[in-house]
Amino acid sequence: MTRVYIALGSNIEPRYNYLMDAILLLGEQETITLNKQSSVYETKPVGYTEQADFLNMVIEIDTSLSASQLLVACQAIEQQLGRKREIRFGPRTVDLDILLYRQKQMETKRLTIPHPRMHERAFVLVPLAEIAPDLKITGFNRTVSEMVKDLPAADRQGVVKWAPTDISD
Ligand code: GSY
Repeated sequence: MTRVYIALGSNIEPRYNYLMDAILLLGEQETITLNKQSSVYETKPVGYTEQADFLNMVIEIDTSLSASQLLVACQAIEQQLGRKREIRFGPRTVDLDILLYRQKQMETKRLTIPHPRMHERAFVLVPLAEIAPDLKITGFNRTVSEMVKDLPAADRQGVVKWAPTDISD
């Protein structure tokens, strides 16, 4: 079994349902055991900023799948939950990004591990620090919680813990 961290994001309603459905679908697979999930955070869009705020979170799983097989499984769940790749970096029902696969480093046409932008994204580092504060990202000599402290204050302030207010949200 391999320890893996996956980031989830959604900015099309019902955002929270998309995140929870994706976790259920991952956890249903015999090859995946869900260990931990972070809180849900509401986050300001990064990159293409003319879009709605996201809900983001990170989960820790153990899996017997290879990194490439796990990518296929994540993409199948994105498809099942209605993800359409219309605008690059644009709105999405649900996005599943493999962040870390044990200490593995790999780069193929379809998958780069560690995720190439995770170390600079507050919407990834803040939830990751909640469930794995002492983890070190392969290639970096600092823990995730140290990396959060080093983020610009404005980036950290754009990531706020969120909870559903009613059952239909
Ligand atoms: O790669 C993730 C998609 N994405 C996000 C996201 O999940 N959250 C925030 N806050 N901004 C984002 N920009 C992109 S692209």
